[in-house]
Amino acid sequence: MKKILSLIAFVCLLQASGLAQGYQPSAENLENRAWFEQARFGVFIHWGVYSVMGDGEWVMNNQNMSLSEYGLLPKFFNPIDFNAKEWARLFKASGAKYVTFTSRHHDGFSMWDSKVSDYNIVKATPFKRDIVKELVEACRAEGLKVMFYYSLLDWKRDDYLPFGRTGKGIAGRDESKGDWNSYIQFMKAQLTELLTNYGRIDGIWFDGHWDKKDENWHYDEIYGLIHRLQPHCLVGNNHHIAPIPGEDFQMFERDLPGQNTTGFGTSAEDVGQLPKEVCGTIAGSWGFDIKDRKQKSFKEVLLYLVKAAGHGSNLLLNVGPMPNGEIQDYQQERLRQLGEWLKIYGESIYGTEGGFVEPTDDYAFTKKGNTVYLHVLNGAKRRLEIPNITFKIANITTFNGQSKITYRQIEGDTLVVEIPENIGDENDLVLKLGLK
Ligand code: JFZ
Repeated sequence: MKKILSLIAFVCLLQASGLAQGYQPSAENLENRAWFEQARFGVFIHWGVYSVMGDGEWVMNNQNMSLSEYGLLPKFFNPIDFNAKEWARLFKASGAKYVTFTSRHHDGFSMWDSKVSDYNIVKATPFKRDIVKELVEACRAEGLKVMFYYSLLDWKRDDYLPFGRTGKGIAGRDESKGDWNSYIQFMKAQLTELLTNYGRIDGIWFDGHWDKKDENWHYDEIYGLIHRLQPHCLVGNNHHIAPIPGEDFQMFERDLPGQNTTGFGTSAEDVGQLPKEVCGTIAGSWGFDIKDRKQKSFKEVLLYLVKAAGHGSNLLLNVGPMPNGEIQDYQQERLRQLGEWLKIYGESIYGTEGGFVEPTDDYAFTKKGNTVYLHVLNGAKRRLEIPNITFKIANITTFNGQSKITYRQIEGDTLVVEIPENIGDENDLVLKLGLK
């Protein structure tokens, strides 16, 4: 008995000191993961002083701006048309369940009233309003959960040095002042602010690990801090490697899980068991780019959502507001179109399972209870041959159940579906499969 008690005490001590190898998510955290898994759709916002340049969120690095040059931007960041309530209403209308906002991007500028850095929205801009606070409150009022993007990489602070892979052309920092411990303490102080002063926050979305792949990022400490401050808060890290203990979801940048078309994505063997989130853009770029000519059509963003769900993943779809605080019309329109679509077809996306049949350009499958949804994505194909369908089908109907669709299960595992000429949807023809 004594032995058992001392063992328990020892384990508690290990966990308290953060020395334990394994990470045991709390009950609140598991509950929040379950919420996240069924949410399926969130809106990503990339907004900061970089929007003034209209050249994406990497402009400081890409145009080799010096610290003093870039430092002028906060003086003109005065988004007089910013209205958090309008944004939140738009996000709600899109059918999204949560919003992930760039609290601080690689430029090191804080979009809240940070006490540990004056380089922030309240102290360094004529706007002087705490955007994080306004956004959190407005989203909450619409019933949307809020997560914060937080950059690990910093192009401004001396203590971040020596340089990582990026930012080498940004003049003005002194490499002799590098102080990793101070930088880690700074991030912890900022995360403490974000997780203390704004009520319930549902996730932290880290990014920038890849700038210093071999650095000691003190994740034990940082993740431990987050979970101590808000146990339900989900930690994710866009590091493009397999999940690290302490993380609660895994994200995939501009790629479906297991695909690596960008070349810097996560390889198939690094796809783990945590809830998944694919992120992508409506424009070509994340942050506002005035010459962005890669605006996506409704069908493109819809297919992002449907294919992500077909992989058992959420979609985090990005908008890049302009420096005046407005979201461009076509980005608003895409969000509203998704919302209209989800009003009808939401049951085939929210709360579904995916990942049991690999989506292709022609189809994706989702499942809820005893219903499987077949999303026919290529309207031109009237006959689909889908391999590896191991479940037994009792019937196939249109989404409204009014028309029966002819099908056969041949050669064991191949499903053949014939779609009559009078039935179709150029975006996504959603069919319902009843299971035996
Ligand atoms: C990162 C950010 O750099 C980008 O600005 C945006 O916030 C996006 C969501 O996340 O994108 C990356 C991540 C990794 C690399 C490049 C861009 N990389 O490894 O070269």
